[in-house]
Amino acid sequence: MTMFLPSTSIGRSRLCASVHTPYLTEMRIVLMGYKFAGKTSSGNTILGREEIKRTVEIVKRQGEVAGRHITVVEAPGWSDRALKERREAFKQQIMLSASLCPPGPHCLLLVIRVDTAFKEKEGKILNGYMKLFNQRVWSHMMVLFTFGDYLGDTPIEQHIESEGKTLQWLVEKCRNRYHILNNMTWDDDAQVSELLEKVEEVVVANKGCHFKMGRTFLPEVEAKKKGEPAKAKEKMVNAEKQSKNIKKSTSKNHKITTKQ
Ligand SMILES: Nc1nc2c(ncn2[C@@H]2O[C@H](COP(=O)(O)OP(=O)(O)OP(=O)(O)O)[C@@H](O)[C@H]2O)c(=O)[nH]1
Ligand SMILES: [Mg+2]
Repeated sequence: MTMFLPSTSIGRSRLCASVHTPYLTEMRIVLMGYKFAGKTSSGNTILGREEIKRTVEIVKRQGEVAGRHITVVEAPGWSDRALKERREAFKQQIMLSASLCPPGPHCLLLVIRVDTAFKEKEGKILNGYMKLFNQRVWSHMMVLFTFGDYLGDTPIEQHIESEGKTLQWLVEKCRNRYHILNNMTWDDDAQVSELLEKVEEVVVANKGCHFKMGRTFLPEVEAKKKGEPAKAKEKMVNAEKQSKNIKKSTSKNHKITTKQ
């Protein structure tokens, strides 16, 4: 049986003994996961301000946190129904969210609630979404548990062990990287500093590289495989249009200028 040691100590002993952890002055983070997982609240906690409650589309926010310039992009929430229906527009939004922090996110945080079951069914849905990305994505992933207040004094490691195989599989896929937030105490700087240190360790593990989307997700490639070049071109034009619209609307409605 796998023993889950505190994430910080794993990261430090494995990474920092041989590689000096740089102090990153700029960090790009994508938050993704199920609907109501606590993505917006986690964004608020990371940026230290409780400014947004509900979100529907992609939200990009920026701010200064402990001397770092942080970009946080929230992807639209996942749902079983959306994945089943395979709505192209929805899929593209998920993927675009990763490309909204050019040249690419340092870390993708997979937001999971600790007060909700994460079993085989949830694992299958998650895997369906992860397949939208290339396999390299896993080396930039970290599980971000939310609803830390529900755990009380129970260590997160105990929760991972008791929840069962699927959650353990996920944590292992994320190279044993995880963190827990209590978004009810969003002004607790310590939980954010620790998270940012773990993100830094992800960057070190990737030799300073950010996640690159690659071109395999583009509709052009998908359609080429099916031998539909004309349709592919049409899809590409639509995807580019949508990308421009999303960028326009996020910068108009959601991009929040840093308060110093
Ligand atoms: N008790 C508790 N509630 C939380 C925590 N994080 C989020 N919530 C609550 O959970 C609900 C959903 O949180 P959101 O941050 O809107 O979740 P989301 O993933 O952004 O939701 P969508 O964007 O709609 O997919 C809200 O009522 C939050 O107040 C937490 O750590 N503890
Ligand atoms: Mg949200």
